[in-house]
Amino acid sequence: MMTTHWILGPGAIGRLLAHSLSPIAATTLIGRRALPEQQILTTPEGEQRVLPLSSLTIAQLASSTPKPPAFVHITTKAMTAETALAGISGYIPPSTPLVLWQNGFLAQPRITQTWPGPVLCATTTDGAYLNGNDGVVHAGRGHTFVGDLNNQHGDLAKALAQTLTQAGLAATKVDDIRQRLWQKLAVNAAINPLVALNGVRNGELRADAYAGRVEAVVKEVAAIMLAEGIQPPNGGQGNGMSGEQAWLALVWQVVGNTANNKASMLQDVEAKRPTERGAILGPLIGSAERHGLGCTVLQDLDNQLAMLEASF
Ligand code: KPL
Repeated sequence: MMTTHWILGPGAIGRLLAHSLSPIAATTLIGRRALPEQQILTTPEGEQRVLPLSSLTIAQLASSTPKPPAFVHITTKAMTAETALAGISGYIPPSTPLVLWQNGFLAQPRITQTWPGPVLCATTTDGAYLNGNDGVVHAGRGHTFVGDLNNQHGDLAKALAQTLTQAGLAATKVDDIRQRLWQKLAVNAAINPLVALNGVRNGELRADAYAGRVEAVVKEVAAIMLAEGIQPPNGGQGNGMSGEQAWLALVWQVVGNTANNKASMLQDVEAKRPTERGAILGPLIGSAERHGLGCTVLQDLDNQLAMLEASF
């Protein structure tokens, strides 16, 4: 029997998920606006696939009786995840498993604490961007890791990872999703605020004008990661590098791999949308405060972003 997936938030990852899952699962995209039924996916190989995707607005949900979903994927930005969930929670059993796809570490602990059913978290390196109202481009194949913060739902995470892999989005169930979310957050904190505030692509951070600032952010982030017990991936494990050097090496590697990218936070600033600073810098600043660590560089970036957002 086909499982049913609701995808709340028809942004790039939401539409990539819907397109990928719909040949093997009953999939419904849910958002504030109606979407054209025919949606085009451009694959990383440049092939175009057109599929009819079922979508509902939140208002339509109230007057329809859809089949209860096996999974609700929340693919909104971090700061709107809780409001989006509140908008649909009256239409699903409280035991429904949720899958949180947000950046940072804001929505995940809060929703894990408050939602009665299982809450899985997913972090992905698949790259996607929207192409108009009816298109999504799968820019690069990556990998998705799925798990839950309390390691209580391993079987569910495994089943979801299998479904995603079957849908063409390679995925693995992991027991260390908290580590992985913080690792991504660490890299995002070193790249996103600086590129967003300076209006530059990721690769430009290597220029003398910015490199020292990247290092200053990483210095604070490395100390916070140590206090949180988060290792850099493949780093600090007998390779002769200090934690700070390993984090810096990782950041430069991501900057190099994504040199031509406009980071998500820069895209938000250009579109005059609120940024994910609260989900990326917020947990770092909160952790620094809890552990009595200095974070003036991070705090300064957060203040500058707050001022910028206030001017939109
Ligand atoms: O994840 C990213 C983002 O844009 O949010 C990075 C790694 C910075 C790539 O652009």
